[in-house]
This record gives sequence, structure tokens and C-alpha cells, in this order.
Amino acid sequence: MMKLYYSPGACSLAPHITLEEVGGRFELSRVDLASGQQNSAEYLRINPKARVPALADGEWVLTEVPAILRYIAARHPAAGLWPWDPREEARCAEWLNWLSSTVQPAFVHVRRAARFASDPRAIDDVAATGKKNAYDLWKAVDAKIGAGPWALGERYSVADALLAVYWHWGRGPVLGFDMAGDFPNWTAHARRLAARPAVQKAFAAEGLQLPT
Ligand SMILES: N[C@@H](CCC(=O)N[C@@H](CS)C(=O)NCC(=O)O)C(=O)O
Repeated sequence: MMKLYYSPGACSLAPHITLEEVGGRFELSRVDLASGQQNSAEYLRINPKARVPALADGEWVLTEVPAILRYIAARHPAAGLWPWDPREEARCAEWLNWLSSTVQPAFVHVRRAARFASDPRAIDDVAATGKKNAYDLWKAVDAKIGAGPWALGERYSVADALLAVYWHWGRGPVLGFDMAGDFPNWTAHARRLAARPAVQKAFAAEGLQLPT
């Protein structure tokens, strides 16, 4: 049985949704980021990078959201969450890479600005500039989703689950964006996601409010 190391509302929410989507049995293990449990010796034995998510499949452990999403989808091909057509697959990988390598780091510069500077004024500047960059990227995501209905158009994929995470961060206290007002395409996408039972289960299990 697969085991997902997660923290409520973190990027681990995307594999959590995906595990629900494929319908197999899985276990959750909560890592308390607020108290620094990701840095504990016990967790570092699972993921030496000190981050969630980590996915254990027996003794075998995988990290990095895009890799985990693809692995879950590949282990459950009947669920159809990863497109195998070369061009559709490339588009799905394009979304995941952009989201995890560019969109998420913009948020991290706001959430964890003290990791990027030491002078208090510089830290404030990193956070303020990061928020501006995040806003521009959130706009770019909104435009790329367009009318959807999903990231890849008509086909639902693991990329949609990852989009749910950043929509949720957009409305949260760190960014505090007006998601419905400023990002209407993305909010319509989040509402479509909220109608999926797998998304409802994952949000409920993590104690998160569904997109409305
Ligand atoms: N590149 C990693 C990023 C993982 C990551 O940064 N996870 C965050 C939660 S979304 C985390 O564990 N943060 C704890 C920390 O920064 O100490 C991935 O895609 O899985």
C-alpha cells in the first residue's frame, strides 16, 4: 500500500487528490511543518530533502510532486490521469514543470523570505517583490487555463490537481489574492474541481475549505 507523507494544504495535496482519484488504498502520514518535523532525524531518513511530499510504495520512496503524480497515474493507467499520447504527455509535463519550478518558488519567496536574505529590510523586499511576481504568475496561470475546462482542455489530468494547490495558496493569508475577482478562469477551474468526489475527500481529510 502506498503511504503519502503530507502536510495539510501543502503541495502534497496534489498527490493526495490523485491517490483519491485512482481509488486505490493508501495511508496518510502527517508531517507537522510548523514545528519543523520535516527536519527531524526520523523524517530525514524518509526524505533527506526535508520536504513534503514523499510517497512510499513499500520500502521504495519517491519525492518531488511532478514525479509522484506521474508515478501514481502510471501505476493506475485505467484512471486515465496521465495522457500517453506524445504531445498530450508533453503538455502535461510542461504544466507540471512550470508550476513546480516557477510558480511555486514565487510563493516560497513570500512565505519563506528569510531564506533568501539576512538583512531585515532585504527580507521585506524579497517578500514584497515575491508577492508581485506571484501575482503576475497567477495572472499567467489564469490566462493559460482559459476556458478549460481542464489544464489540458477536455481531458482531466494530474496537472489539475496541482492547480488546486496554488489556487488554495492564492486565497490564503500569505498571498491574500482576490481569487474570484482577479483570477476568474482559475476560480472557475477550482469550482469544477470542487465538484469531484476525490477532491472533496482530500480537502475534507486535510481540513481545508473547498473552493466556492
Ligand atoms: N520541489 C519539491 C518542493 C517540496 C516543498 O517545497 N514542499 C514544501 C511544502 S509545499 C515543504 O515541505 N516545506 C517545508 C520547508 O520548506 O521547510 C516538490 O516538488 O515536491
